[in-house]
Amino acid sequence: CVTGPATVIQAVAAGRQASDAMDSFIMKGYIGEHNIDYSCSRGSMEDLPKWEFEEMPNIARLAMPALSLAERKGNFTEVELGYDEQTAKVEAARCLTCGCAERYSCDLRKEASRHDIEYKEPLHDRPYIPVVEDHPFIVRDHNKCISCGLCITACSEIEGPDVLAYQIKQGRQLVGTKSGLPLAETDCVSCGQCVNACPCGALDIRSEKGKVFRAISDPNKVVVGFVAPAVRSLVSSHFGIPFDEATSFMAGILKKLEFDKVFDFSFAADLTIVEETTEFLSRVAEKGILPQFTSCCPGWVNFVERRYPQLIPHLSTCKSPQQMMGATVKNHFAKISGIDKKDLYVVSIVPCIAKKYEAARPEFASGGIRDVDAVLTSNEMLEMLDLKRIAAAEIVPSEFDDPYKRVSGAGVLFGASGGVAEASLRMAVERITGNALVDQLDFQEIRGFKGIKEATVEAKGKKVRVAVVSGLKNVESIIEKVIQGEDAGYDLIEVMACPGGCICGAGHPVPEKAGILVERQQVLVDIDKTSECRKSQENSDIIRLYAEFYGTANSHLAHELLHTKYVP
Ligand code: HC1
Ligand code: SF4
Repeated sequence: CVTGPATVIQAVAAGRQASDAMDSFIMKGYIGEHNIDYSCSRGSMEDLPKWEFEEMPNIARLAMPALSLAERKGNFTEVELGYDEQTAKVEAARCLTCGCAERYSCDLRKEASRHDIEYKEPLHDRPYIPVVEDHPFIVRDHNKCISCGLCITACSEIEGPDVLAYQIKQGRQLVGTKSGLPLAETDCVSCGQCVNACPCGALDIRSEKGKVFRAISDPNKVVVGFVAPAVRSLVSSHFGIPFDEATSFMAGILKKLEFDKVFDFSFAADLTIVEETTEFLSRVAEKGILPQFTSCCPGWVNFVERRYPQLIPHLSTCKSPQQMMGATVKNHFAKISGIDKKDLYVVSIVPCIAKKYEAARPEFASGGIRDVDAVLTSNEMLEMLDLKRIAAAEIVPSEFDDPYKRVSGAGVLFGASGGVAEASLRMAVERITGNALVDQLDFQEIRGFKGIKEATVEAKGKKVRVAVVSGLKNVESIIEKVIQGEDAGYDLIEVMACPGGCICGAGHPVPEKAGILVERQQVLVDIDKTSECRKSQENSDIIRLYAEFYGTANSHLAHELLHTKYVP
């Protein structure tokens, strides 16, 4: 036990001499005027201090700049520390040990090393600026910002909402919001592309790894992990795995991380297609509100609710696959496995930051129990492997679990722009003509990276006009027409916030060279092409789920659990 004021280094040194069998970690103290009272209990994880560290308030992280991973492996029961803000600030500026998420891949550091630039004590210390925490999942640390403007460009030119701008405050050029409002109150869609663009960790996401590790080590929780369609594209490139082994390798990763049950939520993408296409065909038959926009991308839904609420009647009422999967696990799986839903801990693994925001929405927590308890990005999943020192060679390819084991190629295609519309067309054309689609399953014209793609499909004399848009700035011209009541020329419109779809999500590692996104897309296309089942409506686990639980598509129960209402 370490008591009394001590520098962090002294505290850690003393902590190392403490017993190995300690079961909690308490940090109390102060930095400047900031009080720190942080504690956590030890799970079974050897590396607990490291991953708990990721969850500490930022100011507490600043207090621990010297704790390299090796140093943090010491066991301590109680550390009381006093650390003056001046020292914390200087240590943070050193950056080598500042503990920020970029520490292993900071572009600024790489550039500095390339030019043999070394850190020297500054002649003038810039005043410390408190970290801005005005968004539930994105934090801005101006002390690290180099005013490069890449986040502003990502928001305006890559994604489209255009809510960030430079501000001059106390003689310094900082990044703030255009309106001056907290980020969460602007039209920010939580896509995270600004975080991805930041070269030096001044923008960071709030990690949920600590929560997930804690749940995994809790013997009273059954932890379910399910993984999004686009994650296998990353697994393939990151580990050099051929496309046809990527899915089982991904299941192996989750089992190695000790999830109790692992599902592929391409299954829920299939469920979405059945629900959403049924809704679309009803709107057509009943001369309802058209065009229908897809609703599976949470960044896009945020954009509609915040900037174009007039468009809400055009949005499909379907929840996203993530939320459909969460609701199905917490209700159907809980029922058939006899587990109380409060003992289930459901974790989604996705290439997206906006999905963290989506899962935390109050409307997806009926009775205060969230359908999805935590959301990890693909980056966080890789970091968890690192933290547990799991090498690729130790991962044993595995199968996903029943009762949602089977997925269609159409569900996997969701991960790239055009995939949702293509999967929907494979069902809509069949339902309109009454004949099985056999040869013409590929809709090439809506694949790829163009901002707006179109297809017109003829079925029994009826035309289905489809548009596929990725990158929110590309959808504005279509929205304007729809709002003015003009025929925009389409019946069904897929929108994905990130250019190219989820394969370019901000939760994936930043592509290091041109061509990576094309490779990621190709993995999904190849998986679809070689899948036994290529249509969502033919997935036998989906058919069984309707037979034993939901009844029919768009049934009363399906509406209760799989559909939502939007908040203008
Ligand atoms: Fe996506 Fe989706 S495809 S939104 O891009 O509809 O993140 O992969 O998970 O929910 O399925 C992301 C991907 C994802 C949903 C699905
Ligand atoms: Fe802009 Fe997306 Fe960043 Fe929000 S999360 S500020 S919308 S780039």
